[in-house]
Amino acid sequence: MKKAIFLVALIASGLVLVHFGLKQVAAVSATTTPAQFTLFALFSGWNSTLPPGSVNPCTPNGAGTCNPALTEFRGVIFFATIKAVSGDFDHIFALYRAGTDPNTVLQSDCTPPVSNGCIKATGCVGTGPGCVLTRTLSYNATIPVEGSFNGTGTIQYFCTIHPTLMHGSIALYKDPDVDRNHTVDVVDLATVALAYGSTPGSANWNAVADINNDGKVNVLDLAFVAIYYGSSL
Ligand SMILES: [Cu+2]
Repeated sequence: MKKAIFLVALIASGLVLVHFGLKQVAAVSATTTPAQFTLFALFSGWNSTLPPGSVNPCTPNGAGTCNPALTEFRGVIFFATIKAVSGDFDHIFALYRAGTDPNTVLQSDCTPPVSNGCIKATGCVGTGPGCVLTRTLSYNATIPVEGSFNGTGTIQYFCTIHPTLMHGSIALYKDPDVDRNHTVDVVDLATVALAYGSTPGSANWNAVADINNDGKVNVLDLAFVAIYYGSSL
C-alpha cells in the first residue's frame, strides 16, 4: 500500500514538474517533434527567419528559429524534411558524429565511403542543377550506448556547403516509450517510478529507465517520460 502511494506521488510530482519546474526541458519538446522534424535551408542558419539570401548569421544559435537544438530518441527512426527557401542558395543537409569541426566539413565527406564524421546526407535542395525543393532523410540512432551512462548522445547536422553558419545539434535520449509499445503510457511512467532513486548496482536499477543516461534514475527521467506522456513514438 505504501509503495502504491509512493508511486502515485512520484507520478504526480513528475507531471507537476512538467508544468512548473522543468521549463527548459519542456521548451525542447515545444519546438521539436521527436521522430520527425522539418528544417528550412537558409544560408543565415537552419530555420532562420532572416530574409532569404541574408549572409548574416541568425541568432540566438540553438533556438527554434536558428539552427534549432533538436531532441530524438535511441531506436526511434526519425525523419528529417529539408526544404529549400525561394531566394536563398542551394544547400545539402547532412548528419555528422559529435565533435566534428565545422571548419573541416566538406561535401565529399558524405560520398561513400563516408569520412570525417559524416553519417549520411541528402542531395542538394534549391533551384540549381541537380537540386530539388524538398528532400527527406531518415536515421535510427544507436546512441546513447548501452551501459555507458555518460549522458545523452549527440549528433550534429550541417549544410556541407555552408557548414560554419548552417550547423546544429541533435540530443539523443533513451526512448521514453520504455516498453516500446509505441505509446508513452502509464506502464512507462510506472517503470521509471519503480527504478526511482537507483544507480547501477541498486536492487531496483533499470537501465532503460535512465532516459538521459546519466547513471541515475531521478526526477529528470521521470519528467521526461511525463513530458512525452500520451505521445506515439
Ligand atoms: Cu548551405
